Formats: sequence, structure tokens, C-alpha cells
Amino acid sequence: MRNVRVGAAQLGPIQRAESRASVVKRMLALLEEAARRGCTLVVYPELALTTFFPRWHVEERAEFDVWFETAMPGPETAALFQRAAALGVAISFGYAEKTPAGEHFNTSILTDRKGAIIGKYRKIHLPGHVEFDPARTHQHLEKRYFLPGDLGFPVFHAQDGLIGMCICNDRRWPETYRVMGLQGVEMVILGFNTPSVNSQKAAEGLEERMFHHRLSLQAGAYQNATWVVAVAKAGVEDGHHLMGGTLICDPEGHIVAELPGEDDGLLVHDCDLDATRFGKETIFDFKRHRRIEHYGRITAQVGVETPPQSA
Ligand code: CDV
Repeated sequence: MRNVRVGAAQLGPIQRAESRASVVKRMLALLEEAARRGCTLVVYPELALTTFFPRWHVEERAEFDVWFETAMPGPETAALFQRAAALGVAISFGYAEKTPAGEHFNTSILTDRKGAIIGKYRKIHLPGHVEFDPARTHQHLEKRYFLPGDLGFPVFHAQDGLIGMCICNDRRWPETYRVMGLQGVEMVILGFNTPSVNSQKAAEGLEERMFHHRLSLQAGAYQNATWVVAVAKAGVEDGHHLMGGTLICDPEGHIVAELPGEDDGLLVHDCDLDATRFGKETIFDFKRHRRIEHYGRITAQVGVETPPQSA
């Protein structure tokens, strides 16, 4: 048995005016609770340090650079790394990254239990749009503010196992899990900020959005025989509602733990990484069963190409 006691550290809303220092204090409180409850890994949401700023349209790039970190750890986040190291707890969280070359990414990192960063991931599937769209109930400008990630979907040796990261919208794409599955991933960790309203289909409703959230995570877990830990930033943020749904799926695709509510909260679960073995060695033994000679389209084309009609 290779047990990882994971703490899924949901954050409630972060208002636009809330400082990084205040958010880090909230993250520290969850870290302390996680350590008390014996967690060795704590996972926080996407863009954990700020409000979900891609909902705001600004013309000037300089205006939105205030949401980005140029160093990790930085002045406001150093305390989190230090306390995690002192407690012997690994952490993972999302943040907006600005590189020395001036590139902007939606990023997450993973540390070891000594507070050293051992893994970085940059969000690949960026939802939304580039320009202000008056037809939407709210804006979702990730394509304006971020570049698509350039690091692929790496998997890292951590917690005596293999851990990979993705971010929010990535969870809806089977390719995300399969690329990590092909590296033997045993736990996929991710954070999300999901508006409870579909900006292009207001009638969709929260129940349906939650259904698609769970469906994606459960399918990814089952089809790749991996644990999946998904962590929300939730609640009403700057007048916009983000859904909860922090949960953990086992390698058979079952939801084994789910956090109620939309406030700061910790969901703790023991994840035996050896529980991934059965699926990986039987029905999803990729080496025996995959037929890559038929998968060429997956990487050869992006959009749909319908077959020609017969005469
Ligand atoms: N932050 C996100 O990536 N949110 C998307 C919304 C826009 C659909 C999501 O997939 O949850």
C-alpha cells in the first residue's frame, strides 16, 4: 500500500479587492488543518491567489499584470512554502505566471515535502475568447490574457508515486488524462474556477454543469486507472457565482469524497496509489490493448473533418 493522505483545500470566493496576503492567510489556515489531520499533500484551486480576473475586460496589458506573479515563491507566497516545509506537507496551487520574457500563463506548481518546487504545469486548454463579447452573460477572457501552456502534460515522481497536474477546462478533455496515463500517472491533481452559469446558454443550470464536471473527472479517472483530485474556488466572487464540487475520484471512477458548500474547506481522503494497479494491468493495460495505428487523427487534425459524401 502506498497511501497518500490528500487534502483538497477548497477556497471560497476571493473578491477583487482582497490582497494576496489575506488569501495566503486563508491558505495557511487550511494547511494547518491539513497537517493536523495527517495530510502529506494539499491541493488548492486554479488562480488561487486572486479573484478569477479573466472575467474582466481591460484594454491595457499593464493594467492586468497586477494579477500575475513574476517569482514563485514571491514575497507574499514565501510564508506558505516555509510553513509547508516546516510541517512536511507538499502543496500544489494555481497562479497567474508572468515569465522573465514577458509571457503570461495560467500555471500550477507542485512541491515536495520540503517546500521545493518539483513540478510545473501551464494550462493548455484555454476556454473563452480574446475580445469583449457583448452576446455573453459574462466575459471569459482566458484566451486574451494567457498563452496556451508550453510544457505538455508532464508527470512527476512525488509522494512515492507518479503525480500529474492539469487546470480547470483541461479536465473536460480525454487527451489530458491519456497523455498522463501513458506516463503511468497515479494521481491527477487540478484546480478549477467554473462559473455556475454558461455564458452562452444561461438556461443550462447548475445541476447540468455539475453533471458534466463529475462526468469528465470520473471518466478520466476510470479510463486511465488513476486517482483524480479536483479542487474548486467557489461562491460569489465579485458578483459572479462559481460552483463548488471539490471532489476525489478513485481509479475505478467512483467519487469517494465530495465537499459540500462553497466556503474555504478541506476534504481529506486516503488514496492508495496501489489501487491503480488493477485497472492499469487489466482492461486499461495500454501496451496490450491500444491500437495506435487507428489514432492518427487525434494528433493530425484539430477540428472536425466530415467524410466526403458518396455519389
Ligand atoms: N476556468 C475555466 O477553465 N473554466 C471553464 C469554464 C469557462 C467552462 C471550465 O471548464 O470550467
